[in-house]
Amino acid sequence: MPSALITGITGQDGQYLAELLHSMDYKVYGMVRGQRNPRADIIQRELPFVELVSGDLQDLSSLIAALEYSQPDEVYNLGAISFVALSFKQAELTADVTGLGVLRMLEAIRLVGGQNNPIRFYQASSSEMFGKVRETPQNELTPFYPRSPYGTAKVFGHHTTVNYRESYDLYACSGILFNHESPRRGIEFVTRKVTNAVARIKLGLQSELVLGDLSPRRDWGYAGDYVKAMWAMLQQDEPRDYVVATGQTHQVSEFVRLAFAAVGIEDWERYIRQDERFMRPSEVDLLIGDCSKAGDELGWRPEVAFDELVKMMVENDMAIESANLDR
Ligand code: NDP
Ligand code: GDR
Repeated sequence: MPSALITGITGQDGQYLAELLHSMDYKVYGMVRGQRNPRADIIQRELPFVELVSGDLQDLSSLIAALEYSQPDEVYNLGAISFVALSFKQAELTADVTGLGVLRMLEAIRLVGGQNNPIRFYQASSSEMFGKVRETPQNELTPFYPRSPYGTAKVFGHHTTVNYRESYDLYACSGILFNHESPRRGIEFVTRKVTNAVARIKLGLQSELVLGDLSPRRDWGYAGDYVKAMWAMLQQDEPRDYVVATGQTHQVSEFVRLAFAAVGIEDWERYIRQDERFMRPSEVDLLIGDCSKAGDELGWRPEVAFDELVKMMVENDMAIESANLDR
């Protein structure tokens, strides 16, 4: 039975990846931090097949202990401070967890795996590394120009992964994933914030939606599709890095318009208020990925289209908010 250790198990991607690996008969270990992490309870309830192990990306010896205990064939490093807006406010923490955390995990793998290291490593790199984009669409060779402490930390993690692959002959690779969303997306991210507010407005529980800049463009896909690419990257003969994206881009305002339309509201602009609070010191204006390498070498393609994704998320939030009303 193959086994995998997932950091960031309590996040959106960790949950989809755990389900995918379980469906392929993996033994799945999920690393959780803290002495009483409330989200660990959700994982135990909803994904009971996951065995939780304690560890923190800020603590090297805890990573060594987690690896020694779980003896994984594959490590998926999804743990991070992943919210770009927070990274501006807690830049040092972000550098430590999202950046140095990658180095610590690779060191732990090197120490535990020994000679002819059998552990395969996946790093969750990000389209935020392209930031102020140098070319469009962005591919694996596009130069990085990060625009936030999160982006700079991810660039460090990305280069560190390449460096450990080349220096120590590790099977280590990075997926450069563009934005991917789902009903499990955290409410702090714009898509879920919007779909939740749309449901609440439709049900009369909220009267307005306060947002930041509506003009940035993102290449949005479905998280359930993207975790399949993560797994595929660790099954190749050679470790390589891949862009994972849909190849389409949409403005934030278009996501908002479609979300309102999904509940039959066409005059969406009257519900929107913009506030400086949700603007960033520097913005990433345009992201659109070229995933042809992942298509050619991994056979990976996105399956859920943008409008289906918006509808899926709105329907999920309508169901949750309606159930809350009935209580
Ligand atoms: P989430 O924000 O949903 O999850 C982040 C996870 O990181 C949580 O499980 C959190 O655990 C964990 N974490 C935070 N701090 C630490 C720490 N010190 N030690 C260990 N774990 C920690 O992110 P997603 O699931 O959306 O993303 C997964 C990864 O992919 C992240 O690295 C993200 O940066 C990257 N990524 C995401 C994209 C997206 O569009 N979703 C696109 C490209 C990259 P806790 O419950 O303890 O807070
Ligand atoms: P992003 O996602 O920064 O792309 O990072 P987010 O959903 O936070 O922002 C997308 C765009 O929407 C604009 N925006 C707002 N964003 C939020 N969160 N809240 C608002 O009120 C709001 N109003 C406008 C933002 O300015 C931005 O332009 C995500 C994360 O998952 C990262 O971890 C990941 O690496 C990248 O996607 C790829």
